Amino acid sequence: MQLPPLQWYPGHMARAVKNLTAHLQRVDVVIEVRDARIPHSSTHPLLATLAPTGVIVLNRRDQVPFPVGQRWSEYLTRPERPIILTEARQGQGLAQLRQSLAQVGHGLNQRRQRRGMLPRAVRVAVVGCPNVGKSALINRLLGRRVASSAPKAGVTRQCQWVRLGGDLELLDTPGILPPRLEDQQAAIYLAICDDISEAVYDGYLIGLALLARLWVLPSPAVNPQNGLHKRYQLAPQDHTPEGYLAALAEKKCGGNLNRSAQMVLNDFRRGNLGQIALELPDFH
Ligand SMILES: Nc1nc2c(ncn2[C@@H]2O[C@H](COP(=O)(O)OP(=O)(O)OP(=O)(O)O)[C@@H](O)[C@H]2O)c(=O)[nH]1
Ligand SMILES: [Mg+2]
Repeated sequence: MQLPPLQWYPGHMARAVKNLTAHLQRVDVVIEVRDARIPHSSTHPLLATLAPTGVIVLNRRDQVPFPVGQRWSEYLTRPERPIILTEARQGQGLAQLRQSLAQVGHGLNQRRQRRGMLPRAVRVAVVGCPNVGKSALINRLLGRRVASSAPKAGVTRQCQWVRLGGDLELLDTPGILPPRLEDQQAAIYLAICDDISEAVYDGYLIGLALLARLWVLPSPAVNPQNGLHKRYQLAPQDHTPEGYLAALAEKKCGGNLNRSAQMVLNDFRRGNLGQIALELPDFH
């Protein structure tokens, strides 16, 4: 399917990248938050050079089948880079994350003590693509709502330090994307997951891209108890993706294809179609 190129680089993002570069000089550890539904496409290519990652968090683990999260975790893990699966709204996986950060803090303060310096809080930057759950994660780590968090891309507009007790200082950062999204397949997945502003793409085409992906995903990526059939009482096997959107439009949206595409996108994003991993480590 041929889509017009997807790019999204608003002014606040360009400023954030500049700001982040300055902030990162005084950061001890970087948490790169990715979306567990698309751990590959939500990898920011700049971050590897901008900030040597300390921990990768695969957030939204509730939105993918459990075994898929585990497979990604095994696939991505390196001795120097733990992978932690989280659900930032409920706080699942956070004990493990806190433990990792406490370890960094311990090492840091041992080194400071050896040099005759007073202990200080460990400084942690939370970075990643828009809407992956960075602010929600910070709120959960702090146990109170200090960072605004909402279901659309581009909520956090500025880098903001917040302090947790005496042990931890967290930097909330705006979601960033590269100025040019070279990998357009990744851009489409980011759009499907609501990680790119709706203003810059055609909802029908992105909804169709979601269905096209669902049509080819192997069973471990999709939790079979749920899905389209259960949600809309319309069996996918009888249709092509285009045909399905048309049939759904007839059934539920007065024949309006844009509305049926938007309905499927909204239901996917809210988890109403069940747990769906759009990417698997060994399936492209
Ligand atoms: N289902 C689910 N939803 C989550 C999870 N974490 C965050 N969310 C929701 O996802 C939406 C985006 O979360 P934010 O914390 O605003 O994301 P962000 O990365 O700070 O976004 P920007 O500031 O726009 O870059 C919010 O509605 C959260 O409630 C999760 O683990 N599971
Ligand atoms: Mg945010």
